Parts: sequence; structure tokens; C-alpha cells
Amino acid sequence: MVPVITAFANSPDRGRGLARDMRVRWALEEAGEPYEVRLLSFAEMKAPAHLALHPFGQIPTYEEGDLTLFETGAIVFHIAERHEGLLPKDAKHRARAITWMFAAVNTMEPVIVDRTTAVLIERNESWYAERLSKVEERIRVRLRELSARLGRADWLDGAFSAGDLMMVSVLLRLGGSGLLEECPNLAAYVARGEARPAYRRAFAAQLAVSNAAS
Ligand code: GTB
Repeated sequence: MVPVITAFANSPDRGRGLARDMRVRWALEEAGEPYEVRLLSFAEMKAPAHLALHPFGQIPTYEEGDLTLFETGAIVFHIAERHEGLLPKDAKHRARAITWMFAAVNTMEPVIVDRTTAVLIERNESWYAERLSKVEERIRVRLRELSARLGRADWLDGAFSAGDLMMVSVLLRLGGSGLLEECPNLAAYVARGEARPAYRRAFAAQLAVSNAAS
């Protein structure tokens, strides 16, 4: 059964691969699974048909027969469960890969999204510069900690896993901020993720949507 995911018909990032369908596409490409994409306008995302799939009216969703999922962590986990290249068979190694998935969405992503919120929504506030500086300091703390753990390794725990897929996806949102470059091993880590053929295929697919829309 070919799964169907949802994505922006007109992504605000104009194909830079920052919307969260990108990590699901990447996981499907790593797994070598074909998939279909249903593109949604903002109005369609908030309409009852989509709200029945996603209670918060967001993208992406994942439909496979009578199974519907939302939340990219859960979707990528579901895909990864069937693909040893994303979640190792060895129970302890697998548990650690899952831990990194949670670390990406639960520890790294909130502070990084906080910065996006400041930049996009709070830019004209009188307290913007002070807030941005505080948010960026919190990001720096997390990046230094992650950098120390990664050290000279290519991936967070041995071979590439869904933990790396989620972590790289989250860190990519720092592009253009200069923050990632303060930790050269993390910048190289993200570049390694982007260089993976599966990432390139997923990126090209979402870019094609933006190019067709413009
Ligand atoms: N926790 C959920 C998950 O991981 O699946 C979060 C899903 C989510 O935030 N989806 C966003 C959405 O649907 C799109 S990805 N937003 C519409 C809404 O909430 O009404 C977030 C996103 C959007 C745009 C950019 N960009 O332009 O750079 C980057 C990321």
C-alpha cells in the first residue's frame, strides 16, 4: 500500500526544505518506499476533511490504508521501524536511536523554533533584539552540548539512524543564522546529512512543488 503524505501547496520557505514534510520524505527515501503527496492550501489545512486527519490542522500527515498519523516524530518512527538502516535491530542500539529522535524534537527543536518565532513574528517589537539575543544564547548552550557529544564521529551513535535524520532536520532550520558554524563539527554533521542521496531526492521532490507553484 503506497502511503500518502500531505505538504504545503505553497510552502512559505519556497522550496528551501524547511517545512516538516521534508523529514518524512527523507525517511521514505531512506527506506526506499514509494509515496504520494497530497498538496494543501492553508484553507484546506483548516477545513474539516483535513482536521479529521490532523487535529491541529497542520502538515504533514501520513495515511497508509486505514492508518492515519500526524507528528513527524511518530511518522518517521513508523517508517523507520520497518527499515534497519533507520532503526537498528539490536535492542539497545535501537533504543538509543529512538532517544536521539526524542532529543531532536523535544530538546533541540523547541529552542530553535523559538528563534524562528522571534525572527518572523516579533521582529518589529521594541524588545526584539534583547529577546533574540537571549533565545540565541539558549540555542548556543544546546549546540555546544550536542557538539561535545558528537565529537569527531560522523553520526550520533554509530551508523546513520532515524535519530540523525531527525536531528539534522531540526538543525537545518538554523541555516543563515551563523549559529551552526560556531560548532564546526555540527555544521559538518548537517552537511553529511544533506549529502545523502535520499536527502537529495527528498529535497528535489519538495523543490519541484515550489517551482511548479511559482
Ligand atoms: N510537531 C508537529 C510535527 O512535527 O509534525 C509540527 C507540525 C508543523 O508545525 N507543521 C507546520 C504547519 O502545518 C508546517 S512545518 N503549520 C501551519 C499551522 O500550524 O497552521 C513548519 C514550518 C513552516 C514554514 C517554514 N518555513 O517557511 O521556513 C518552516 C517550518
